[in-house]
Amino acid sequence: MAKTTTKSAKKPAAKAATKPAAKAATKPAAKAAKASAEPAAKAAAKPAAKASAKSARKTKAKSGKKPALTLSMLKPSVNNMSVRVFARAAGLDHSETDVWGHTRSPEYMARNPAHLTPMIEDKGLPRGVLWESCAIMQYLANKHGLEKLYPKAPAKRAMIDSAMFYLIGTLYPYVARATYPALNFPQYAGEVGHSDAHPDRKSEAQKAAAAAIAEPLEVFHSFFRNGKPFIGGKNPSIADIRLAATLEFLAVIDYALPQWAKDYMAAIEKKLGKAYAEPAADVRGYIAHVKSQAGA
Ligand SMILES: N[C@@H](CCC(=O)N[C@@H](CS)C(=O)NCC(=O)O)C(=O)O
Repeated sequence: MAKTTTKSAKKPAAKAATKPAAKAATKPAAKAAKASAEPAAKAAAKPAAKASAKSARKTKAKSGKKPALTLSMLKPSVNNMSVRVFARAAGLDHSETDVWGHTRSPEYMARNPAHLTPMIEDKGLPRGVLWESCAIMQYLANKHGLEKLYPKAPAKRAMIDSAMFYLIGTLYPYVARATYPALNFPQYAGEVGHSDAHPDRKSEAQKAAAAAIAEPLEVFHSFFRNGKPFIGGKNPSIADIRLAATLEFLAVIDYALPQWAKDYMAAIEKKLGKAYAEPAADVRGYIAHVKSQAGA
């Protein structure tokens, strides 16, 4: 596996993840609802930026050469987990910056007006940056000729693309609606959690979304895998990485995954080893944290 250098824009995510609820609670509800999909951490953006620049210089000085590819990420996020797993599985030399609490800072917004992670910065990109997890994996697979993860043959590639578009457009919105309230992530504009609807209605919508997951999930099994171990065939593809990472979030609502999905996730983790396990541990750690807070 290639080297991954991780630095934090301010504090380690583990530390941040121990405090999200408490910090969110210090904000008026309306403000918190307006905030990003990242749960907490808006405080101290300026000192953090300074610290970040300092630590970036330090990292550079220590290692001598900074990898050309940099990934801005949030550790508890499965959108981010997808690219983090991919970069490791592909053996790409890259550095990670934890931007928890900084996606809406002027510095970040100047580069990425959508304020989203994952985001890569790579030489040659027309605007210098690229966001959207699937687009990032497609670009890097194209750039580095990673055919095992993203087949080149048009028909095979089309199936991977179809699975990923279907995931982002159909499955993920259900997963987000069903899990974000439990993850303490504010919802996106227009979705029920963002409105001033009665909590009972929000809870009904959350339950309805959870119930709606089964159908598209089965489509990945019966149509995209079609009897093969992975959507990609014998080996996991970028669509498999994206799907397995997405399913990690369902643990926060104790969603009863069908046995095939449990086996499938275990098979991906076995095949990719540390490349999967390391970023998955960050997501799982965050889920364990929010569950322990909810139970306290
Ligand atoms: N469809 C996008 C979703 C990206 C996304 O929602 N990122 C969230 C974290 S899960 C984020 O960076 N939120 C920070 C913000 O909006 O300020 C992808 O797959 O990359």
